[in-house]
Amino acid sequence: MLAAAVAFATDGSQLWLQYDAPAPEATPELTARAELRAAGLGDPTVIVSDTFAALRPGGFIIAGDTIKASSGIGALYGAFHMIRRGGEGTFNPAYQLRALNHWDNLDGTIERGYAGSSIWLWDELPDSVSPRYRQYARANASIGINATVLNNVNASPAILSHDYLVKVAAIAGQLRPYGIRTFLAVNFASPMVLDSLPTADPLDPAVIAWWQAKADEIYALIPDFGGFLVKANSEGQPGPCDFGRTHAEGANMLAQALAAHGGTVMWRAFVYSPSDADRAKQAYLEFQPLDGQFDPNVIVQIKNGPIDFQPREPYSPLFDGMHSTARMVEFQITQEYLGQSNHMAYLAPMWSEFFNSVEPSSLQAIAGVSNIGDSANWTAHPLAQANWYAFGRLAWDPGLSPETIVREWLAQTFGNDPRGVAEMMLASREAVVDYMMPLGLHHIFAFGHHYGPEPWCEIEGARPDWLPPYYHRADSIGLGFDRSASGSDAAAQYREPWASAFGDINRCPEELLLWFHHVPWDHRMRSGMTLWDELCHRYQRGLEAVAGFRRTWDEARQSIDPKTHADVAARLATQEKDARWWRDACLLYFGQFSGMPLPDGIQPNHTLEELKAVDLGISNFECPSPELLDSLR
Ligand code: BDP
Repeated sequence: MLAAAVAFATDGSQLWLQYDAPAPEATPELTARAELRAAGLGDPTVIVSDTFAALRPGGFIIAGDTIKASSGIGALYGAFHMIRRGGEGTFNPAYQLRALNHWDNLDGTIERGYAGSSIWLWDELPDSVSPRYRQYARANASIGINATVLNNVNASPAILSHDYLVKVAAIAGQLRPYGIRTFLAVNFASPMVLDSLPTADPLDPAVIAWWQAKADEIYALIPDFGGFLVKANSEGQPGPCDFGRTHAEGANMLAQALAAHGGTVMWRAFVYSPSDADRAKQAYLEFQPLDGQFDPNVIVQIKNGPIDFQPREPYSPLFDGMHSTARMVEFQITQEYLGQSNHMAYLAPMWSEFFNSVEPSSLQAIAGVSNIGDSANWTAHPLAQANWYAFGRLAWDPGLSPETIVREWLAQTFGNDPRGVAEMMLASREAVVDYMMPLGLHHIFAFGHHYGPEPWCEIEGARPDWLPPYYHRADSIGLGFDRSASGSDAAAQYREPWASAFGDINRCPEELLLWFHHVPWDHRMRSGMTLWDELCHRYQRGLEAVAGFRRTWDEARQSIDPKTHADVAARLATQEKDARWWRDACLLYFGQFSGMPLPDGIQPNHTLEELKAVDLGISNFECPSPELLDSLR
């Protein structure tokens, strides 16, 4: 055990590929062979031929120690499959487009990134090409990711300037040998900002011509360019609605510019205008009427839930309402709302939960908002590497179980399966839900940073749907947002049997009860407890789970290299303190409304006044340091 642990590069930079990377080869097929040799697997037979009828692009067959594929990239995927000892069979990807979305800004910062700065060194490009680009491409190829959007959806128009496109081409050149196509997030007003056009109206001939010329320019530099990702008319971004046009008209105009080159538009459905409609209903209200109006090379990219990457959400009803439109899901790998890089939250269970409600084959593609930055181990929290890994594996096969994936990851990363660690990771996301927002509570974060609790937050003049009381609706009667027929009726946006189940307080899954109902404090839960007692119990359970994770991690000490072990142990200590902070803040605050006492055995460590005084004083985009957190509570 210890021997395997010692082989682990203790800075985490090798990720789950714990052997020295082979030198780049001329073709993916040669790279496949080089990887197999480097991993100590010798010289298995690799046959690349387009006669394997059972294979889709990227697919491969493993029979004995032979890899059969219909392309060099398929052979490379097959080699990585063999290296992770994935077993024999025929393996085809569920989706042809498996994309990472980087929310990286051109100044090197990362929106909602908690692992350092961007790995894209724009100032040095194109003359100097960091070795990290290739390492990144190789890691992605090892888990089947084949597309990447380099820049933030809140896109700077400058990314489409010729100077930047030359830099983008240099990155694309590093990614190409690993089968990864480069995409860019684009700002809809680019023609106005870059070339002073008087409008960005998608039906204006000069605008259409501008985008066509831009597409031609891009493809001259990057022949396999993937296409555009667009956030339009959302959170202040420009879009077609500014010119009286629809999302479909905007998306199709861009799609037509890319069509001749084989490019794709991923058009995001993350919209919520400042209207009276329940925010959870808005994307559906805006996009569903456009069903069937999008061009064939447009894919509507929908966040997994209707609000915004909360620890638990129901699936977005748009997945039920747009059957004549190509759709893809967007997951968030970076933990904006799940403790950032301080907390352990293995996210595969959350993503599998989504696929239990939304049939994977009804989607055309999948995207994940990346959690990587320039920190030595890529993700800051050593165990957050598992989320990058799991995203890739689920993008390839959404039917894989979270347990299979975590065991694969542990075996490759630590050279063994440390006792209890898989179980700990599998339980971690539910623990976060319990100590942050159990029973369907959502969006009760502090206004500024999405890290700690602030259910009391009221800010004069702020949009109500940016504030916690909009979501939790605590009053003397009960807790939760009534989205049944007596309330906003968001439940009715779902297909049956979900619409009826969500809309009925007695049939709604308890995990989502407060998402869909305003529930009286003395409502009897399935456990026999009142809502209030159940709520207290869940917060306590979440805290105790984290205390248990710390014990498990301590016991795994012998199987993990000391540096990584200490790093994770310190983060778990912070997580436990944060869990206590969440429990105390929420129970003391909601207790003012329920008027009911805390059950026996639940003893707050703080007072509400103390917690209300906590002000992290950090910007929206930083993860608070443990020292800062300790000094404040
Ligand atoms: C929210 C983030 C914000 C993003 C936005 C989006 O807080 O930083 O720009 O989503 O997805 O979760 O566009």
